[in-house]
Amino acid sequence: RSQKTGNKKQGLDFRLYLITDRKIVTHYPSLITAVEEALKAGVKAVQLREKDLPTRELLDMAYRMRDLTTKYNARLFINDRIDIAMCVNADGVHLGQSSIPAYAVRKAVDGSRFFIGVSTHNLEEALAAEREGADFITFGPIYPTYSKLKYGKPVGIESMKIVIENASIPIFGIGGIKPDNAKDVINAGAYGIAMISGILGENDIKKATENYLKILGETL
Ligand code: TZP
Repeated sequence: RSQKTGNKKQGLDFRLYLITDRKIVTHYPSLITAVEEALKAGVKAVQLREKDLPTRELLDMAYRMRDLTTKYNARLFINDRIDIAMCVNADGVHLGQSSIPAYAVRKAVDGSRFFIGVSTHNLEEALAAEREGADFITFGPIYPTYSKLKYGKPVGIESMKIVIENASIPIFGIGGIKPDNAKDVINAGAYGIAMISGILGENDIKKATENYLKILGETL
């Protein structure tokens, strides 16, 4: 069973989900210029995930990302910080396992316009996220990632398939996704792919982005 057409909620109109980590941008002068390059190439969803930034710096970065994503008609998600997501009028929030749970965010926001993504690492977390009102989940790390300690042991594509069989919200595979394995993740039935280094760590972000979009286009 494939999830390609499984976007329950109208408006989840992206299958390539770019997540930020300013520390891995090395070939571009700043995170902003790197993200703009990806947006120019057609990325339609960005999650601002700069966990170590103090609140005011994060807010400033969020405003800049909001301007940029609006310019390119792309969605903006803020990792974990519902307060910052509200302040900058983001399209949604992306919650972790120790964030405010999805049901609590649901109760507080206008649900028809605000998206909730949740990071999950096993079937139990995935089903709980769905039950609690997530619009979509990321599942992984599927493959080894550049920061093994931070994201835990790879869960593999087979465990993602089990989640896909059991959940009805869109699932984005995440973790170690690169051009040579992106197709496998989609062919396993994922709705989309999410990544950091596969785009932001590249020396040609435009080329890398176009490549993923081409792979996604071919599997539509
Ligand atoms: N959650 C699970 S793996 C991961 C996150 C945020 C990191 C993904 O980074 P990359 O560079 O795409 O492997």
